[in-house]
Amino acid sequence: MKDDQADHYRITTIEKHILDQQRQYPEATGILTSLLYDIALAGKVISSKTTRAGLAEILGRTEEVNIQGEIVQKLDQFADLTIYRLNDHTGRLAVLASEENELPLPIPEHYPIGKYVLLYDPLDGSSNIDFNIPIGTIFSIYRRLSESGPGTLEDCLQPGINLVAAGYIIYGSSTMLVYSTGDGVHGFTLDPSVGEFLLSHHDICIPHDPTYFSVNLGYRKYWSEGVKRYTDYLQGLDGKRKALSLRYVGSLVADFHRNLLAGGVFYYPADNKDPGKPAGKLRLLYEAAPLAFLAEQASGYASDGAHRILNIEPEALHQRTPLFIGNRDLVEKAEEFIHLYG
Ligand code: P6P
Repeated sequence: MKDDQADHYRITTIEKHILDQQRQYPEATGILTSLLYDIALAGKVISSKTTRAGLAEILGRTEEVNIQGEIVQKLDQFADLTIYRLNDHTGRLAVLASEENELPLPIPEHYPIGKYVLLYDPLDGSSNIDFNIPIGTIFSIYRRLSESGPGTLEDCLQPGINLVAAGYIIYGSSTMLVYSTGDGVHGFTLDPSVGEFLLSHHDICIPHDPTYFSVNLGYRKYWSEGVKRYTDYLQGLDGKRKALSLRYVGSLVADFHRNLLAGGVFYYPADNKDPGKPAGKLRLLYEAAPLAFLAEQASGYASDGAHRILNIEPEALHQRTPLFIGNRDLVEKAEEFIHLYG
């Protein structure tokens, strides 16, 4: 077979990859496969808007404020509705929940109800839209806990250890979908010329030797002593390790993606900037937990500074948490400094 023919047969679409993974589980019904494919389709639709956000009327802000108290960007709204509308009728889901909506999103009465639960942040980092900085969709998939009927809030409030699948779509210089069903982490790059996500990063593992650390140093004065000492350690200031390079985009998916591929640690620690606010900015259910699932599948780890993220039992849909995520040894070092110095 000539090389170009061989190349042709080496192209793996996301559908082929998901089906190949499904074949390893004879009891699989194919519903999860179809659900992942629905999410990939939503990613293509959202990508088509993000690459033109500067040109279309879709750039800019609505007058609305979401449950997080954040101004809703028009692209946020578009992404949120796109994911819901591509999933509300398929019969694969019992309930959905989105960062943009205070309560879980029910399946409309005239549609069939399925066995999975989809939690998602439709467009994380959306405040960066106007500055042409990469943004992303993050998703978590659980099996429902309730026996039948409409899905419930309790179906959404599950710890990350129950995750069936998780991933993100990053809308940057290219659009990539990165996901795991518990069998490694795999990355697919969208080829806009054919409208297909093609396998580009098979079985991603965080490099053992890290390159970066990612944190908003502007908040240093609000951190605990342990976090300050940990940051000095990462910068090599205590002579205990070589200095890591600081890279901080201010877009969680972009910062996580770079550290996943190059090795490093991202952290958004608790701070005392506003003592009245809960510890941490990032949301547990649709930001920290799905990325923690991916990190551990890629030989990394994620913690809130004291506890494994995947073990945290959620109490509220939009619950926030401090997050340290990336190379296992760097995250465990954060836990050590916080344990020693608070
Ligand atoms: P700060 C974006 O608004 C976001 O939720 C994450 O994507 C990002 O990691 C974080 O907030 C940035 O927050 O306070 O450093 O601007």
